[in-house]
Amino acid sequence: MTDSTTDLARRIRLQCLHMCHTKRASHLGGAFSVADVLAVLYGGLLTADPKQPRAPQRDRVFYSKGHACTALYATLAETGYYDQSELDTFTDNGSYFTSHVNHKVPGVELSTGSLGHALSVAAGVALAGKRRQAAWHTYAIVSDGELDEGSNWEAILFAPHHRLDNLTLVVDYNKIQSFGSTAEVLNLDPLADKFKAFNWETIEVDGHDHAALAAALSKQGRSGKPRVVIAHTVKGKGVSFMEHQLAWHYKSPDAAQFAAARAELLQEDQA
Ligand SMILES: Cc1ncc(C[n+]2csc(CCOP(=O)(O)OP(=O)(O)O)c2C)c(N)n1
Ligand SMILES: [Mg+2]
Repeated sequence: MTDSTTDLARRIRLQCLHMCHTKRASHLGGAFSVADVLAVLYGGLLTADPKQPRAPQRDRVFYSKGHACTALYATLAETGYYDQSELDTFTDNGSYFTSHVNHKVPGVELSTGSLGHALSVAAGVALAGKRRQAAWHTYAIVSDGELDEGSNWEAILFAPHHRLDNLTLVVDYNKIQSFGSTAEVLNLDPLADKFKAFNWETIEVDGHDHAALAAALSKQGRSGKPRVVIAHTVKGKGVSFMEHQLAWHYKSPDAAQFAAARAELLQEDQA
């Protein structure tokens, strides 16, 4: 899986870059930080049929960081939910490909963008699955700054109470939020200890290591607890002048930046 998911992640990043450049869109840094998580999930780990995105037996993915929509839209295009050409309408009037994630796009479970909601929905869906003894699994993906929203902590309390071992939460822990580092704005650490205290099975991984992600995101070997995968990531991952830079939460690449970033991503492929 690892070689093909590496290539998938590269194609996701290239598509995000293209969308943000052509449509003057933002949030490239958070799209790049989560690209590897999405590549590993959609690149073979999920039970999913792109041609039947609402199939009852599908695994459910609730992508909470809706501002980083380009990463999810690109992933779904790359894995066959719709044609790449549909992304040309991104942000256009009347397009389903809105600048925050839209559930009218095939494969998207929930419209998100107002941060702090999807984990609670995912926990409810996982509880429903548990009660029906369904085989499908529920994933939620949240950003780190998003954990400042109290609604997450209600769900973090709720899920272990109901022994939701059919739920996996991924935290895209890129250490940067809108106005600074998470350490400065509202410190989350020690994050793993907090989840352990709330009775979650807690795994920390390098969020750009595909083999480690695949093991952590596996549905096997569940222990009666929900699992959190704290994915240590880099905001802007893959393009040297975007990595760790708060500015790339907002900026859209101009022509020169687009060309330089594209060259780096393509070079990475040859390495
Ligand atoms: C409820 C809510 N408040 C504020 C915002 C504005 N906003 C957009 S992205 C963001 C935070 C970005 O940081 P983080 O959550 O860490 O996301 P990432 O680093 O993955 O881009 C904020 C506050 C929002 N989308 N929703
Ligand atoms: Mg962040």
